[in-house]
Order: sequence, then C-alpha cells, then structure tokens
Amino acid sequence: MTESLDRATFDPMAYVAEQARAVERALESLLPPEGDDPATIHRAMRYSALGGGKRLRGVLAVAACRAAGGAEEKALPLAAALEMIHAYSLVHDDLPAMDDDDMRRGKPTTHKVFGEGMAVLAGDALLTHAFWVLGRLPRLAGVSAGTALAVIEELTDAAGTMGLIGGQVADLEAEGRTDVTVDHLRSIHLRKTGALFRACVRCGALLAGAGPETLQSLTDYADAFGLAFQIADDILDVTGDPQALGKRPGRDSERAKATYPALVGLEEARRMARQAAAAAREAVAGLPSPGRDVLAALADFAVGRDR
Ligand code: GRG
Repeated sequence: MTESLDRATFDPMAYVAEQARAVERALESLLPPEGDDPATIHRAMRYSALGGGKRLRGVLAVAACRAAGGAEEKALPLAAALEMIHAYSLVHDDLPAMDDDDMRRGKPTTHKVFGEGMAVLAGDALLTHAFWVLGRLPRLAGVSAGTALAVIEELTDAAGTMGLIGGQVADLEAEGRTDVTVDHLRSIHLRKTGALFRACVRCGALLAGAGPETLQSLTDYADAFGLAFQIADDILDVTGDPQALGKRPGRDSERAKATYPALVGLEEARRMARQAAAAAREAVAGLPSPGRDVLAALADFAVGRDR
C-alpha cells in the first residue's frame, strides 16, 4: 500500500507523482551501472533514460495493474522497461536523420552530447535492455513465464512495424504532403504513439491477471487516452512555452507535418482533446476506485498539461 492511498481523502495526482518517482527509482536500478564496461554506452543509456520525462507510460502501467487488482510494485519492472522503449524512440527520433532536434527534456539531445554513432547505439541498447528486463519478469515481478510471454508479445507488436516503427514510417512518408486527412493522421498516431500507450495499460493489467472485461475497458481507455495525448501534443507544439516543454516548439510546422491544429484549427483540436479525455474516463467508469480515479486524473492531465 502506498503512502497516498492511506489518506482519508485520496488525491489522484499526488498518487501519480508518487508512482512517477517509484518508476524513476526502478529505472535507476534496472539500467546498467554507469561504470560498467563499456562505460560510454552505459552513460549514454542512463543520460537518455533518466532525469526528466513525465513517466506517463510507466505510471499508466502501474495504474492499470492497480485498477485490475494488482499491487503497484508488481508493475515497476515493466514500467521501467516501457520507459526504456520510450527513451529509445525519443533518442532515435531526435537524430539528424529523423527530426534533428537539439533539446529534449530540458537538456541537449543524446547525439549532441555523445555523437550520432553512440546515440544510435544507445537507442538500440535501451530497446534491447528493455527486453532483457521483460525476460526476467518471472523473477522480478513474481509472474508466470506464460504471463511474461504474453507481455513480451504485446510489446513486440507495439514497438514493431505494426506499431511504433510503422507509425514513424507513415509519419515520415506524410511529411510535406498537403492531402493528409484527419483519418490518415489518426491512423499514423494510432501506431506512432497510441500502440505503446495501449501496450502499457494492457501489460499492466496482464500482470494483475485481469479478466477479458477489465482488459477491454482498459484497452478502450488506452485508445482514447492515446488520442487525447496526441492532440494535446500537437497543440503544445503551437502554443507551448519552450521552458516548460524542455524543447523548442514549432517544429511540426517547420517540417510541414500534418497535425490536428493544422487540419482542424486550434479550437476544434482543443474540443477533440477534451472529448477524447472524457471518452477515456467513461471507459473505466465501471472499474473500482481508486484505480479508476487515477486513470481519470491521468487522462485529464494528458490534455491539461503544459509539457
Ligand atoms: C528505428 C530509427 C528508428 C526509429 C524507431 C523513433 C521511432 C521508431 C518512433 C518514434 C516515435 C516517437 C518519438 C513518437 C513521439 C511520441 C511523443 C509525443 C513523445 C513525447 O512523449 P512524452 O510527452 O515525453 O510522454 P516525456 O519526455 O515526458 O517522456
């Protein structure tokens, strides 16, 4: 039982902040130590994954595990693995061959500090290490080998050509095109950002042994959450403050990327984000408290955030 659950008046955002710190600690302990040979790659991995980031993916996994009746601690190694996969995608996305970004999470991007070659390898190593952690879930989280395999299957789908990578390919191919529709944009983001969110929530629930109904509610939640998150992300690229964002806004329009504000206008994009967050809350309304309250608070945070 965590500190914030003991309080008479449960504060979902205090709980989220507490779980984000727990995810950070799990990452810290599961990444290879900085001094271990070959030290440069381990330093680059730790630089890329630690110290910054909202830990949304990790916290979603923990919250889904809890909402499905499992203990938060059980999901922490999974949460760390998810954040490693996410960090790998950011390191590669920031490379000159991709989005060519200099700042991420308020600090210079990995290739700016370690060079391009080392950044490619750090991304590769984070992805590989995530699956090293997942392969050890029976020992680290006390789950069966079958459950660990089911989690690995979900995550390979989410990270592969049907998910993250497929979405990135579609995104690159849509750059500069003027005929992208809202449906096309949605299909890009369903893979590029949505697939990993879906896997976070489903894998957290799988660790708790969720039944098919709970799993379906949580999957619906994750899909609506992913949409809300992405629309908010596009809006922040137009209206966000560089200091709060920890990176330079305006990159989407510079690269002539299709975004929700560009396709439907800012006000309609804001309405769509709020609608998606409401759909996310609705999807988990039948789950027990406080699990559903935390998930609802996370959906509101996804659209109300400034970073
Ligand atoms: C193999 C070259 C190669 C690429 C792999 C890079 C890649 C495939 C996919 C990119 C996917 C990507 C970077 C999507 C962006 C998702 C996104 C909006 C990230 C920001 O997420 P936040 O706001 O970040 O949760 P923090 O910093 O809080 O963790």
